[in-house]
Amino acid sequence: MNLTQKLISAHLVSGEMVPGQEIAIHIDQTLTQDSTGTMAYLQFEAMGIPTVRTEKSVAYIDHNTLQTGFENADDHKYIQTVTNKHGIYFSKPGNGICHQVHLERFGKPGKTLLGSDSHTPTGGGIGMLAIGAGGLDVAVAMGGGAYYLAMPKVCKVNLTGKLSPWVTAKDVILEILRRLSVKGGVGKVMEYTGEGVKTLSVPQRATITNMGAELGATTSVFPSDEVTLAFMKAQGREADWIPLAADADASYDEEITIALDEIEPLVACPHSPDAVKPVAELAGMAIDQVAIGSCTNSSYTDMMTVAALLKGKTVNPNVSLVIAPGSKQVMTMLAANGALADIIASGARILECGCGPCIGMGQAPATKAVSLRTINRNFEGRSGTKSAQVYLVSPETAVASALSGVLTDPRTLGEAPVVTMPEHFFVNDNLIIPPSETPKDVKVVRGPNIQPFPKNTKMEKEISGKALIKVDDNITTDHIMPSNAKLLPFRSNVPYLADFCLTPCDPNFPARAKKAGGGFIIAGQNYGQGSSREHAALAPLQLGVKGVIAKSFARIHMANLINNGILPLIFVNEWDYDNISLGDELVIHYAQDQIKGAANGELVMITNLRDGSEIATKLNISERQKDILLAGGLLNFTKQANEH
Ligand code: MIC
Ligand code: SF4
Repeated sequence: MNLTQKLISAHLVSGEMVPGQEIAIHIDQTLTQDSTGTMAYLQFEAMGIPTVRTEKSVAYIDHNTLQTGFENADDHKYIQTVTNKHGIYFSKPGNGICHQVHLERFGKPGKTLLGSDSHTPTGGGIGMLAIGAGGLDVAVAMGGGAYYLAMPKVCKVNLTGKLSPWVTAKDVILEILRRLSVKGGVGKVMEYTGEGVKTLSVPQRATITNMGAELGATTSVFPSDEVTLAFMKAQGREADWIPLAADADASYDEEITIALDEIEPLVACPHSPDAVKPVAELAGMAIDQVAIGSCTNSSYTDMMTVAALLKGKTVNPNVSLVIAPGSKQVMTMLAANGALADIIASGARILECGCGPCIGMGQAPATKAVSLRTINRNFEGRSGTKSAQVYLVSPETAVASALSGVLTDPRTLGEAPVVTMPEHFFVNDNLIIPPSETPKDVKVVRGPNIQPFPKNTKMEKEISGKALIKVDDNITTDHIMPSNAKLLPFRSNVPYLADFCLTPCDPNFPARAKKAGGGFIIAGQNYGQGSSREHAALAPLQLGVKGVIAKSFARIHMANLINNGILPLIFVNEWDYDNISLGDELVIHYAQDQIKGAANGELVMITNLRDGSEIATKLNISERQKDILLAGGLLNFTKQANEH
């Protein structure tokens, strides 16, 4: 078996490990963050289970830490009290980014981790099967329910050789994105093997698995070896280590080879992580802002490299350099060894340990500004400034450019600094609050920003509505439900958020949808790529959207639509996309019967009343997903199941 198959078979609850077929796996650990967490905990509460049934569940506060009003603080209070009551560890704001802290303090090789954040696969860097999902799926897992997914194909990523000086793990994943595109990993696990693996440290591996999310992959995983052991030991968690690797004769569904020594510094150009070019090709481009941090590149070694390069230098006068170390552990160590002083002295602006600029919580660039970021996503508008041009680079390229004021290939800087992994990380978990020992006494605090979320109803016999909007390929969750400093505070208030749904594509969409009383979204390829945010399904639900008809869907978003009872219909003939116009009246006759048939591969026919034409669509759903859709979403389905 390959490593993925080993991890899955050790957790398999139902189904057969045949690619594409639905399987269910047991979940050992869960994580949430605040921007998806409030919804996940409201849903968990709705399930009425007193204590989580996982080995470990952790709630992080890392996204909404700007606190421009009471809203974020309300959410934090709610999450702190609700987790305290239900057996969940709480990581306070300031402790760091969920994926970074989880890797440091909680992750265990061989365990499954389900997180309400698309970058949960970061945990694959230490040999976890770590998957991102919608909040509701995570709530179910906290309640002890299995996680359902399509058995992925396994793509062997054979790493050969070793990285040249100044070339980083970020460049490795950018090279893979260049080759495979943002759709290249859909339905797959990227499993890293080969002699190159042992040359990569845990933080480097975690950068690669983190950004596997941008390939659309189900997850990415590295073996757990001596390098992993050294990392766990340095965290004082040696007892949590086990060795894991694929069998020598393991087979794979696909294979690619990455020669580490042939990679050069790369940059992803606006507005997609797969628009990758060599830095050398664009070198000399003037830049305005550099942001270093995010769950992709904010480890201790990343920050030590940054500090070494900044030491004794000054940031270019035309550049604003902002740096957010990934965790309190990292920040404390930088402070203790003097590296933080070098960073501050250079003129860099230090932010608290959290997501910050990555999710547009502050540090929005100026109009049309060029911003270099070490983050994982450069979708249009995500920085908070629609006209900004965001480029994704390694920390090395980021610093080289921040000093020169233009995009700079770090190889021009001479000898690369040598930064080694520490033998001991500084361990102090005083910002992690264990769950209460007397949960009955804990009162859950709900501020006025926490509004009821929309709930769907049983599927109607006939589904009809207008084509409310028609969008292109690769529409991201940042288009569907934008997140920035103005909107992120309202993640617990779906009615408010709904007025911004899909507005980057068409500002009139929410008003049109409301006026029409709901209808359909028409989309191209890979609809819903990016985040795990359920809000990208909840906001359309609030606006009455009954189905999305697309050429194809991203994995997590499709699951979120189904969980909320919205039909993810796929065009059988792509030309039908061209035949639908805005405002066309669409009808699915005998909807319930057609959906039942769809679980067996039958087509779902939609009639366009404008010209009477028939549009053939399909639903890639399992029997269980069919029942969820008929029930009007996972919550109704679970309720029904409990009633019987
Ligand atoms: C992101 O990077 O887009 C986020 C913000 O972390 C999201 C979660 C969210 O939308 O709250 C993700 O990656 O799932
Ligand atoms: Fe936070 Fe950015 Fe990572 Fe999302 S991608 S978890 S916003 S740091």
